[in-house]
Amino acid sequence: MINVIGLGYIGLPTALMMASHGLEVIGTDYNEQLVTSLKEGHITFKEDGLENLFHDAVKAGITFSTEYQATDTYIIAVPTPYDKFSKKVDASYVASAVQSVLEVCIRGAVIIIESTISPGTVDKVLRPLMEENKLVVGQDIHLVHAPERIIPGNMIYELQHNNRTVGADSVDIGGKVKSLYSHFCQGQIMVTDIRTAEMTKVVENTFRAVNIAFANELAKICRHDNMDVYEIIKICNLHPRVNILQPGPGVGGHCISVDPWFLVGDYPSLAKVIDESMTTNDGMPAFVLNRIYEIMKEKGMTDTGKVGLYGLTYKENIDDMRESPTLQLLETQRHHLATELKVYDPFIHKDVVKNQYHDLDKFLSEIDFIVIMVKHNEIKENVFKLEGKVVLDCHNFIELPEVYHI
Ligand code: SAJ
Repeated sequence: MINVIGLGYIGLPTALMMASHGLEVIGTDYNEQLVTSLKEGHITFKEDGLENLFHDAVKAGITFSTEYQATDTYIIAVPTPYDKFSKKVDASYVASAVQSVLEVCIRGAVIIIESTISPGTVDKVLRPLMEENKLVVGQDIHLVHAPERIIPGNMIYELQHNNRTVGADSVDIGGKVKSLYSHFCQGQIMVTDIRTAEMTKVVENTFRAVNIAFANELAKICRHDNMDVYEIIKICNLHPRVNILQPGPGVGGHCISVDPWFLVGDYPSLAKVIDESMTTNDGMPAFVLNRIYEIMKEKGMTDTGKVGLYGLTYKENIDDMRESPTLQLLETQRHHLATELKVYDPFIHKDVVKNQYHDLDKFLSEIDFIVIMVKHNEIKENVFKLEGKVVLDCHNFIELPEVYHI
């Protein structure tokens, strides 16, 4: 039986996928409310195909609990935030989940860490924990790092089709975990050592962060001298070895905006490009705010209360607000002490910020200037409603005769 610890964005789909592919699974989370709602048949976030997968898994016998189970296989998928000052990974949730596992697991159990951890975390945090518990790694207990790679918005598909990495101390255990994932993963599963697995995960997200930062920097350069960054990127990308990403209002989510900082925190004198890239991405919401003021000035507008931000999530067509650029922009604006901007997002039904609307038409009726922070399909489908408004499209995806860009 597999006990999946942490039933959030990664743990839940993984547990459901395993259960629906014939494995015996119990999902554990310390959040009682979450466990109760799963037991009642309600999932806590939206994702294409998740509902169906949930039904399949329930039919196949998955159960949920707040208790850690006595078994021989664990998957840990708890959050790994970073410390904003030291920039280092905060592995305390992982450590405490592993400690709780040790209190119930059977001898020889395999503990698979799926949470993203910075290179060296297993050596620095988890191996000493085993020693403290008087356990010999490789005999009494086996540690494995099998980082997840699924992208919010296409999680279920990617869970089955992405290639995976399994980092283990021995070929034996690596092979055992590989066959476990092979139940549902149709991609290639690379078995390597733990340190390498830790590093590959962070490097993958860092690669994307640096490339987005490059696009954002180009946007700033082009804005400075009134050049069309989108046309430039489009043409450059016709070169066979150039593939520039898209500039945007900032980088959100709990991965690309977080993981690269681990390398800056651990290698401050070496990770220079990464440090600069992260600073560039983090500066984008403030850049957009300045752009809003610039356009307001050009249009003779003075009331920020007539400006609305479209989108609160960190990217399109999902309901995840973690590290959202819109929330960062609002935080920056708060320091300017201006009338607060209006906000609307079709995916966010609870009130999370001031001046938040839950109806597109009402939102639009109270603003003269709309800032497209997130490219949800909804706004593209309702683009005709934007006629007569000042539009700042931070993603270059709206087609209107007159649109401002970042
Ligand atoms: N973004 C841009 N410009 C782009 C692409 C993205 O500004 O050209 C922004 C998005 O709007 C968003 C942020 O970057 O705010 C991140 O979005 P994303 O779609 O690039 O990635 P995430 O954070 O949703 O998921 C990433 C993925 N990593 C990589 O593609 C290398 C995913 O595969 C990982 O599993 C996930 O991080 C994770 O959990 O680590």
